[in-house]
Amino acid sequence: MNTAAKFALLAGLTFAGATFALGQQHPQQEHPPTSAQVVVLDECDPTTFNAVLGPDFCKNVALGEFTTFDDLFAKAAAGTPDPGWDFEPDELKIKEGTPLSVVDQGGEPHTFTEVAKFGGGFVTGLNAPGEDTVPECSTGFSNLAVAKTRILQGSTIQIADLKKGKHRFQCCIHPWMRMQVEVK
Ligand SMILES: [Cu+2]
Repeated sequence: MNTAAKFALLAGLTFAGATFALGQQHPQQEHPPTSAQVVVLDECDPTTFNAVLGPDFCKNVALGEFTTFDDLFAKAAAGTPDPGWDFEPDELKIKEGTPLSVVDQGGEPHTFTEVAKFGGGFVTGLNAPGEDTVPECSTGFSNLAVAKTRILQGSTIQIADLKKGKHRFQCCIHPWMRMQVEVK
């Protein structure tokens, strides 16, 4: 090998080495904002719920702890709704830009609907005594705006771009499922 070829080879190696070192020193890592998670829970009893609402409406995998269809309505009508139907946590503080990730780990569908003021849902039999349906839940799933906030069991919805301030979310079916998100 002549001197020129040696020099070219050496330059090439040096260049490759420099590139490698540069790549190590300046990794191009993206840091997407971490999402804040909300878990949706319920204890629907597959036997009694599906007898009324059809097969596969309730697909609960929780063992025991089930609430029957009639009991759920009875408790709501008495003003003591079943606490097993819940959004967790009840309050969340996030920084602006952080997406909310809402996962339905219960056995039936729910909605995660932003409301100006907490109130009743569209299934009047599940509302607290004297509580009216809030406008954001009115007419149920025939209202596209309500249908868009539905979360099926086992699925997750993402909510991005929440503006600074307080946001209230409730389920339009089981209106005692409520939470507040404060965006800083
Ligand atoms: Cu619900």
